[in-house]
Amino acid sequence: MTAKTIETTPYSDQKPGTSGLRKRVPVFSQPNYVENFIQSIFDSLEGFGGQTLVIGGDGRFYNDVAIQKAIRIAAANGFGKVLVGQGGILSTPAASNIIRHYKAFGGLVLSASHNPGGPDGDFGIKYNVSNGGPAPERITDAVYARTQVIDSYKTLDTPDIDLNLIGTQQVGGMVVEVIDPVADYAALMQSLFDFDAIRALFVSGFRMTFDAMHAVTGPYAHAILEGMLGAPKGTVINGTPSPTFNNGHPDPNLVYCKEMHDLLMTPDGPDFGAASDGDGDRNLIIGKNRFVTPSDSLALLAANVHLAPGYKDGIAGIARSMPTSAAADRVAEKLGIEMHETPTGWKFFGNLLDAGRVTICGEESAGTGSSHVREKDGLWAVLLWLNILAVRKQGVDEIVREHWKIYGRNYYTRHDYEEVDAAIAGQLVDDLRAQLPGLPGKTFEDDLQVAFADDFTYHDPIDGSTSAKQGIRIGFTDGSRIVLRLSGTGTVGATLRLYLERYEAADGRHDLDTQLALEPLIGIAEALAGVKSRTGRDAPSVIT
Ligand code: G16
Repeated sequence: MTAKTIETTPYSDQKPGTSGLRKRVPVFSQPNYVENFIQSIFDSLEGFGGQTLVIGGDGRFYNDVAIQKAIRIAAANGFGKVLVGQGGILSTPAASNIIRHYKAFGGLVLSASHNPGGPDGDFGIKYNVSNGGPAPERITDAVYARTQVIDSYKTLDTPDIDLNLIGTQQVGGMVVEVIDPVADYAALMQSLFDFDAIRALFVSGFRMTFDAMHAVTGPYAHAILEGMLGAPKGTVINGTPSPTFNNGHPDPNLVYCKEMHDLLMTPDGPDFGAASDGDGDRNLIIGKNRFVTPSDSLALLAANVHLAPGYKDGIAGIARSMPTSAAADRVAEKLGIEMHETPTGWKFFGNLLDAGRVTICGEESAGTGSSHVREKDGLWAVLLWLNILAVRKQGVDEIVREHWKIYGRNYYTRHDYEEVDAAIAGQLVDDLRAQLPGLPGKTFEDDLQVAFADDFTYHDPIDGSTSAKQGIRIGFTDGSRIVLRLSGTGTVGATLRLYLERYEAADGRHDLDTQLALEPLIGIAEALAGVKSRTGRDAPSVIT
């Protein structure tokens, strides 16, 4: 069957953000919108003729439509094979694993992560390279440049393939293999963690609740937690993926998982609560009477990861995104291993992981992962926590407190101002940037002296590339920090993220309310940037 060439015209708004192209479904549904973007990806790559492409998504509305289009375009462009998850489902970390395991050329990950789905919700397309990780900026820049001049795409006139039928089908000269989305991922998890110890933990009466948020991790969590690890049925809640996430917001934070959080704070509640997001790469960890911030979770996992068989020989280094708290830095220092600070975006960890310079990575945005794949991995983090709990035979709260006793506590919060007027948000950031040269040496609130103030620039130590303007940092001599940046994942207006951090030493006060502990910094941030006054908001949209 010969490929058809269809004429098209460019869309001006196809610039990939922090994690691929994310837009509302009505935007993606415009004529040739998906086709233009996918063809632009393929036009920016070389050497994929006859190779394998992985396609998977989080099951959200429009997933099936986009997958059928992607398969036809891949066939018409000369890919030899497509591996696609049954029902079009592959969690983002599972897709990364499939790319690596089957030595695919790359993959299309169809998701808008934690953003709501549905006919008026969000959709997204991200390209991952052969290491299983998101394409680096040099590729996403090339894709965007191509979208601006594209005048045709290639496709085939073929019927839809049956995404529910495991096995191979033919599309033109290309083979499409529909695979079990869970099996390879579950085997990988079993190779990393002490499943016998976790099974024994459940046998001992340990109670857990895992909220799959009607999103992609449901089938994975049912199979691994309730199937392989013997957790009682009902441990996994909201475990059937729904195209609209049951009209919910699949973001595992204290706003959207409030019910579970409140349950964990009651005497009769479970011992452990966890959740993952739309595409399965984020995680939320709550112990009895203890929410663990993602930044603390990264530090705790790094300090204890040697308790899991897959990491028994220790770790090479840790990387965190710049806005993530410095809690993990203290662990790296104690272990005498490398520590790296990268811009926001999992793609920046890829080179460090490939080079073996780091083993564990994490972000304040509820993402933690390791060298086992090249994406953050929600269930991996949950299983590592379970492995640690099983071996240490202590509760989450006790483990967290012991950690603070050794390393000190980094009080940390993020204030998000969503759907802000983009022009106001941009101006606000520019104005703060203009103040930076005058800030070092200045003292606020009697004792908070500015040590440095800059707009973060990252120099990749592996490929020498430079990424500038990655967020404004104001650091104080006591280790406190204020960070302000514009989100790269929102789909409406601009989202301003204000990150606040204060360090309390090992023998310090570790029981303060987080927002109260950070009040002085919140006040300084408002005085310098004026987020509330200039956006007309009296409070953040979300506090995490
Ligand atoms: C994506 C990226 C993360 C990033 C997060 C928030 O996560 O993969 O690296 O930290 O967005 O980015 P921003 O602050 O620019 O909105 P996900 O889970 O949305 O794919």
